[in-house]
Amino acid sequence: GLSAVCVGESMAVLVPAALRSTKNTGPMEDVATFHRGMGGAESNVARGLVSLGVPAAWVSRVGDDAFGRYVLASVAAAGVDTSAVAVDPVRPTGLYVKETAGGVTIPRYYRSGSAASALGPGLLDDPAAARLLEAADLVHLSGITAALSDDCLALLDALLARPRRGQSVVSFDLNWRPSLWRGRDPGLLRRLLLRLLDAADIVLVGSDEAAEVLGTGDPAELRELLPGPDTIVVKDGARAAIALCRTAPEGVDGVDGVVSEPALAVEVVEPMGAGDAFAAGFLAGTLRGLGLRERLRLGHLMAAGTLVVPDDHAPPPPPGLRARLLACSPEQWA
Ligand code: KDG
Repeated sequence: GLSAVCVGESMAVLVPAALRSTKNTGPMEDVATFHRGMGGAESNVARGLVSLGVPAAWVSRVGDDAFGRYVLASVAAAGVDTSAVAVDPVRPTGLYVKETAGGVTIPRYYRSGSAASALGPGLLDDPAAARLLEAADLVHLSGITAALSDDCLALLDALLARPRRGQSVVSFDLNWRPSLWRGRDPGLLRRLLLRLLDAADIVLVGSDEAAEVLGTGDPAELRELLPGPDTIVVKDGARAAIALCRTAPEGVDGVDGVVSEPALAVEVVEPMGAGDAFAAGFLAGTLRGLGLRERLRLGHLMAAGTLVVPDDHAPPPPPGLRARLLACSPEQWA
């Protein structure tokens, strides 16, 4: 079947233990007990893809330390190919702490100088990574990597510049993480992120984050700012997601196919990872050749699963239920 490669940093994560029973964990200073978990936008997507039956690899770098071994084992146990993950002899695995108050999470990162920040364009010459990239039908990247180091940014540029083989595509999730970009000039940052997004084939953004960093979250304006990608998906938080797709059969008279699909209403426990889950659903649907509406629905289904748990990833709904939800009428759906 069609396969994917996701490139980017993963970290150990510490989640306040009380988040399993309450949304208000109180000031972080008073949180004494944490659960260990793992996060990382691109490995979250890889896990999501595998859970939907799409073979996926995660390509990255971890430290030669306990968190690195844990992260690697956890991703591998999910069925993701980790054969091209390098172990850095010196730099540590990144870590982040979920600081959360009333349903809003602020990730507190301990990742500068991490093993993954030493990723760079040399990755393309690494035999294990090159083999996976060569075989991939989809390469998934995110804006987080651009913030990690100059070498990481150069790696993104190199991956986006690779000639596409046949039908293979590159997807790019904006994944705006303001705390990783502190002190950067907003105008330069906007141009940098627009350049990266425009070089991809499939772009995923949240309307809020796009408004904040790109200057607009409006789908039609984003389409104008980003003439390059075939498909742009704009997620409007809990409300809906819109896909604008040039080559979709839904397109009329050569105009973009535009489909909007409402999100599922769920009781949110902790939102981190929902965007990655959405990406996994949408991209799995893309590789399966589903229509735009089904691709958006699969995104929403996967996102809903992650919204209702404190972790950054969650198992998908069982296949039978998934198939029923994808096939139901608009009235039944939401
Ligand atoms: O999208 C969720 C990710 O943001 C989370 O798992 C951690 O990769 C991460 C990051 O850099 O914030």
